[in-house]
Amino acid sequence: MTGSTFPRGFLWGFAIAANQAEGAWLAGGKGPCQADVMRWDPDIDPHEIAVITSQAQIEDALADDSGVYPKRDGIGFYDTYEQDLEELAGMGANAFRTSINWSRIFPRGDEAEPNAEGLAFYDRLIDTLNESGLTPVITLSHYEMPLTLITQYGGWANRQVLDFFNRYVDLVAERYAGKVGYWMGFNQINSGLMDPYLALGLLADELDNVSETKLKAIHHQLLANAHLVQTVHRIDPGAKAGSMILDMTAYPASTRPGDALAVQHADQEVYYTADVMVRGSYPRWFERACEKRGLELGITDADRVLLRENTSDYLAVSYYVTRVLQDGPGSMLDSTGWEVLGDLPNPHLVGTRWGWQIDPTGFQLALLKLADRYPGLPILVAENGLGDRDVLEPDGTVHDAYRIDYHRDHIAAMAAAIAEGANVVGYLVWSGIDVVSASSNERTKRYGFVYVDLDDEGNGSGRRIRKDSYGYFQTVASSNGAVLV
Ligand code: BGP
Repeated sequence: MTGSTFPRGFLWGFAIAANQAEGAWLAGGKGPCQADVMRWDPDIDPHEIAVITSQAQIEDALADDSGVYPKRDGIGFYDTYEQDLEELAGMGANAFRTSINWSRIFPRGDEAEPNAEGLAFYDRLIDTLNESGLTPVITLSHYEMPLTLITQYGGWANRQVLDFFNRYVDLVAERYAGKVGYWMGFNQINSGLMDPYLALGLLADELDNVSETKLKAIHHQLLANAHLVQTVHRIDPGAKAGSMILDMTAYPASTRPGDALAVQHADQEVYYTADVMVRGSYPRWFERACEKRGLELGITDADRVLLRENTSDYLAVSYYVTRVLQDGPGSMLDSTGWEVLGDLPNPHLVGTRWGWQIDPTGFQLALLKLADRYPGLPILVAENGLGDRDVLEPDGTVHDAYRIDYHRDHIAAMAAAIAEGANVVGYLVWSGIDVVSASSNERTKRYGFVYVDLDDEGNGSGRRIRKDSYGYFQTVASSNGAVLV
């Protein structure tokens, strides 16, 4: 097919996160963040997601000198970013998303003065991106809050944490004004519904009312997003500001009306954070659901004004899987973990080794739903990719035809959505180069077009090797999607 569907200036690139790539977890004055205490468990069930729920687990991890904590070393990107970016830019990409690790800038989170060495690193990184022709898409919170803000302040449930975050936002927005294309406040802001620790810095075992605390913490993040938008509009008007959601497009398990209603309710919950960021106010169903549960989120009149007056310039979205729902599973508002999703297998789809059901048509559907829900709003696909256990052959090659198929089908689905009117402005592949998995802390769950020769325990040469998919994406990106071989 021809790709005339893709507008000029369409962003083709990659997305990673500091905590999954940089390593150097205590270098240059950095403090620990919540990802740094996530332990690799060789026996993890691939369908499980690793979680932390108590202060004791954090203390144990910090004192543990025998466990493996892959995010502490990542892929060494802190030292290799120049070569890695050169290799990635070589695919004809024009955009790159990464995060600033908050704990590198404010190691405890509550300091008055930032850590100069941390800033110096991001000065170099952001300059290198610009020099390489890669538009920086910068996430400010991708599971990387200073650990002290969790253990001593109670995470995002505490309004003081919002003040600390706003201080960090003001600092970096000012410092990098004119150098960033897209500012992204939060990675998957709705994931806090299922992952209170990684997304919100909450320790579920220590909370009396997880539901209220979690929704309050998300409210604070929504305020932080509004503050980001306000700040960027003031000091960096050439850039776009907003945040990202995790798409969770669902199908009803049957034609039973109750199953369709379950999908409607799940959709409301998946999109409510986007509704607040894009439309500027909480949906009525949400206010009623809180009232019904007796939840008090502490939303003030001033909060409502801030949200109303500072709506996002764009919406970023990650897309990996679709779900199948039937009447019955509980509400995400009440959950403390991912198990609430109650997803069923889809007999029409094939899942990955980790049970993620591959569904390009679902991608088209997701983009069209967003286009309908937020007419005209620029949508940035901030993550899409296939995790698999790639094999490095003795002759030094990596044959990942399955990944080429995955991206070809998803890019075609995106092209179809664009042809139908969706205003998609970019496609960022998770992750361009192999990084550590967010959910399972494995290095061998690989998403890259560039292989990194390190295993889960950190053994290996660290060498970077082009997979077969490298050439494929090079053709697509350098032709602006005109050639989708
Ligand atoms: C998203 C996260 C990323 C990322 C990706 C793949 O939810 O924003 O950080 O890692 O999923 O997930 P995983 O690494 O768990 O396979």
